[in-house]
Amino acid sequence: MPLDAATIAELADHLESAQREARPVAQISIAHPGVDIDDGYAIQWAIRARKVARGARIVGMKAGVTSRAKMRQVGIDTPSYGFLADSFAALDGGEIEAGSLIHPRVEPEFAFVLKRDVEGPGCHVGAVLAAADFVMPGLEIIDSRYRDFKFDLPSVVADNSSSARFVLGGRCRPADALDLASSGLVMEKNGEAVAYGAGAAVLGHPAAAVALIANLLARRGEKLRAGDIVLTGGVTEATPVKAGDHIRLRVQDLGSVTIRFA
Ligand code: OOG
Ligand code: MG
Repeated sequence: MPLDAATIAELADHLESAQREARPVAQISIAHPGVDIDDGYAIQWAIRARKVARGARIVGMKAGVTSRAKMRQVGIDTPSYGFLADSFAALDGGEIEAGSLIHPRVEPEFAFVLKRDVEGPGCHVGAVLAAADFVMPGLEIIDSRYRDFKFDLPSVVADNSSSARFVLGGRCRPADALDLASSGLVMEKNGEAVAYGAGAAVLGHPAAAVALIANLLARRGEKLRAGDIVLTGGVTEATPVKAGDHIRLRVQDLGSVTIRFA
């Protein structure tokens, strides 16, 4: 962990300001070539603390880069996590101001809601299914604060794994009532299908992404908590959107969720 505490605080301020002002910046590894993954998480947790100090509520977590399609798209093959704050939530059927974001992309995801804490190390799919209250379809709107959506792993982790907005909708179903690995989904943009996939694209089973987050959190003595929302990561590559676009995600047995960009 080569960065000192003052630099971590300074980079947290830098990245959070970029997010709040929807202003792209250079990936932090350019000015800080030695930045490592632990530094990245230290910066992410500093951003989280800044938001909490300002009154934000953390409502859950998201997994990043958990499918081959995502790995190919961003050139990173290590999954990561980020946090979800209450202010990131948008309503199903609602609208997101495209101008509040830099270069948004939308991802089709599964969302778990937990009824019990989920804790690593050694967390696995079975433990997640036992602790899950229900599953529902989710759209994640990512918006890297880095120019041209270009980053390496420490830089994207510091930037809260590009987290910007999320939308949950459709139907809530108990996770163990579905065969989530073979659950198919289609994402449509302006009425045209742009991405297809199935749950198995996410680490073999979407619950594996929840376990992965719990195991990563355990390294910091943290855990997932009862009531948390957990987005399991894009099943397919992310789709760029702009003002005027309408996105619909349909998931087998789970209904659909939509969002419009204004
Ligand atoms: C990193 C975040 C990826 C996902 O679902 O894979 C992510 C990025 O692609 O900007 O949220
Ligand atoms: Mg995502």
